[in-house]
Amino acid sequence: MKKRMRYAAVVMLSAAIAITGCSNEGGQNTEVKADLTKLPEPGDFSEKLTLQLSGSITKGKAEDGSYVQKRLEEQFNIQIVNTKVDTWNADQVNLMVASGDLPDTFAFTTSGKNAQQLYDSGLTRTIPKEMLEKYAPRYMKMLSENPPGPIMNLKKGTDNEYLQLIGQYSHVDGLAWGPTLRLDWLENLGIEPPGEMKPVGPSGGREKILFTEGAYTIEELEEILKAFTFNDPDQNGKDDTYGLLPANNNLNWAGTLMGSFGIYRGYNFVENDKLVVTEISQKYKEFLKLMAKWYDMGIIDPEFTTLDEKLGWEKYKQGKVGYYITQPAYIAMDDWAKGRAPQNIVENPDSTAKVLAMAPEIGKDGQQGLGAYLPVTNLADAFYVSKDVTDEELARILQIFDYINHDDEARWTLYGEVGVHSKWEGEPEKSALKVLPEYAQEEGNSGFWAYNFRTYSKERVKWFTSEYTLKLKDEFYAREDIKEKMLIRPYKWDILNETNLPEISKRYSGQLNTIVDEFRMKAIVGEIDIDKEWDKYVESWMNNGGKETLAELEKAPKVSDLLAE
Ligand SMILES: [Ca+2]
Repeated sequence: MKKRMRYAAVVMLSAAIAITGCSNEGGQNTEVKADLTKLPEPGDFSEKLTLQLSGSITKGKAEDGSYVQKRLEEQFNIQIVNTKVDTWNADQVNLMVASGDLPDTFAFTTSGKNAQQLYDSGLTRTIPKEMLEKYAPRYMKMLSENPPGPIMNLKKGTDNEYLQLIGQYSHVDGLAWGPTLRLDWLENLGIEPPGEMKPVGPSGGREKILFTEGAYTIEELEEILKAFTFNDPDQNGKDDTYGLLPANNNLNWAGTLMGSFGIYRGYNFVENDKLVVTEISQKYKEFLKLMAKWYDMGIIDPEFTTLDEKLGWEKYKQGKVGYYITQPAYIAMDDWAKGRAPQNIVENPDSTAKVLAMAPEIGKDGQQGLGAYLPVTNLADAFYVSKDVTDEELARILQIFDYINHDDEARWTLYGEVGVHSKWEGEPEKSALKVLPEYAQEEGNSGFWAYNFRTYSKERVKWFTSEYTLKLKDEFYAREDIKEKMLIRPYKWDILNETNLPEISKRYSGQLNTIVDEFRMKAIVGEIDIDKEWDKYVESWMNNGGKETLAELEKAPKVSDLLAE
């Protein structure tokens, strides 16, 4: 089988060179044009093709002759060769890359190589824009609706050849996190909620989680955290609660607190006419000073230096912490979020705890928000076509890709037929789909997800998101005016791969992160005087690769320009 494919590839190669030019030679372009007149029209599948396919979910568990495989083979007149490799396993992927024996399509979850490197290593081919327009029109429409999608991932020096296809990440649209407070504690202390409240859902614990679009100012929040620490908010007569519990392994806990200063970790902006990254900015310094003040006041749980995010959830569950950050799906109590704070406090049916989710706290300049999950646009990930794939094979592959990933009629490639292979979790068409236990969720006997890419339109997000999460996002977290007002984006970003930032980051990010993490920890717990040590800290950051990072970042385009494309 394999041999026959290789032979076919060799035979086709001369033709391919004539058609596309020798695509891997030299960077200077090339004026490549696929000769579309020699290829079948869209929908013409008269020639039977053999394709070795894989996708984002491929873990080598696809069984030959699965439901999805058979249907796709019939619909597109193809014979599918399944990829029996775990593409989530770094060792297996590296072995496959080193051998050069790659499936015709792949989207490795684990891979040390980016699009340019895979292409330069002779492992992938480019994908002509003309072919995408003809054979994957839905994909191209999606790109054009998500600027700067059409100019991302172009081969250097060309405007009509893509190094990879990209995924639509509608599932990360909007504010990924928002703050919550213990509502029963607020009530015990006689503190008014900041706006009108309604429950997230009618039952299952959701009735004990309320949501309001209102927000406290950062000064009001400080007073609340103080009362949560010193005024026995749980009324057990013991001094056993804290306002805020940070985590020692990431900055999720600080998302909207930093947002009230208008900043987000890892992003950049202009301050005093100079391009700065968040971590050396005056605004960040002010944020650190506030956290140091709160620590000094005693409203931050000092145990946080030894607790990562997961251990923090445990401590929250014991009822010792009043403020916690949440994703919409957590408070909607989606299955996968079980055990996570703050929903874990109401999971027990006997729990009398109540949680109030609210809009991000408001900073002193009226700033309110959170960094966008993806810096520029909701496009991410990579889907590749192997070097040996001919134009004729590519034409077929693109039609399959466009259908299974961008035509909602192809829902059966992920969930089969509703009523046969899967069922609605709640209300039909309004809740998530659940695959029935006799069928494999992915690959296996069903073949679900076996050839699909990790790309989700807004419609497709509904297939795996609970109705309560969708409602929260529609009504607040991903509402257009909320996104407009509250999403923080960097000033510049190298989304078109025009700078040397990946190389610089590889060289310096380790030591820069160490400098930043150490300073933040010491600053918050009062081990250092932030004002006194600040200049030395910035200087150290600059001298350890920061200068190079900023100089390269200057060359990147402005995000506002990219979004206006
Ligand atoms: Ca107490």
